[in-house]
Amino acid sequence: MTRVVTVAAAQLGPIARDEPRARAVERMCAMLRRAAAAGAELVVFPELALTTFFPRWYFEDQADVDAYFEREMPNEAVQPLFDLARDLRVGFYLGYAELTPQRRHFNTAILVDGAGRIVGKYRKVHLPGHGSHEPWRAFQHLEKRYFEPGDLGFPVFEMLGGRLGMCICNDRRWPETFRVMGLQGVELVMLGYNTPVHYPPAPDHDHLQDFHNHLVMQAGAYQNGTWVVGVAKAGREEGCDLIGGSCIIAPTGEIVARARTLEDEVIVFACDLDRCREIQDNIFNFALHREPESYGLITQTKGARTEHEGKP
Ligand code: CDT
Repeated sequence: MTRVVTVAAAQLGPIARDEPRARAVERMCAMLRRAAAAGAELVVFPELALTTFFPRWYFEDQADVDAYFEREMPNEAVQPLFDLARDLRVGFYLGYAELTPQRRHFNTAILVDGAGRIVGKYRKVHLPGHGSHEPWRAFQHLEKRYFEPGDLGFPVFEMLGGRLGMCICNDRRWPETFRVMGLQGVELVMLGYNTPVHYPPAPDHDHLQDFHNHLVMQAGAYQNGTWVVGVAKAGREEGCDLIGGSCIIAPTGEIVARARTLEDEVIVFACDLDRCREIQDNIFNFALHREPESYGLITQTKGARTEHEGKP
């Protein structure tokens, strides 16, 4: 049985602050149709794909924050995307802000199958930015204020004959993200991102944003022998420039398809999941080559330990 899964990365251009969710869903439906016409069985949308990237503003009133969150999934605004995906028998990854019945706030992604069923959920673990208002910045990045860290780990789901994993934006910069999924034999990792070109704490690195984006995703793919599909919300959103560069990466770490614009754009590639074996059975054969007894610090400490106790 062939294990080729045709995957689309559906990059979104900017979403305005006053753009209703229904309009963002319409744009995603148009891309889902284009992807399905090109043979896609799975479509990956960005992080927080239903609204503008609201953590760029400081809101005093929690009600203004909660207005960007979804209390149910699907809900009325998103239902057309679920219906269309079911009609076209296409699965999808969708990022959104989740408000639970217990009033917990997460930056979440779901995996929906071709029958319109939610088969997987992931809540962003690595929350970047800061927790209080920092007016010196050109714009805020208040994910640490508006979300709590995800509590679901990095699960891997069986779908389309393969093992599929999810992460969200800043997670891609951390090798632990990919390795925890790699240790579950992941074969395709989906991730959405909103990455500003300007990084206020280190503006000298602004010109490296595209490079770092691809560097970490290509490394994650190669070091774990997995396909990676990274999808941007791109372009100038409410005066803030977001990088594009959505891409599909082979288990060898090579970019095989790449978006060229900063607008709504669909790219498609037929991903042979059996190609993961080229890496997972050889150079990164974990069972043969890993030495976990030497990796204790990874889970024993959060920050770097700089005192060299016990050093000979
Ligand atoms: N959305 C998100 O996680 N963005 C961050 C921006 C840099 S940290 C302020 C990222 O890692 O791309």
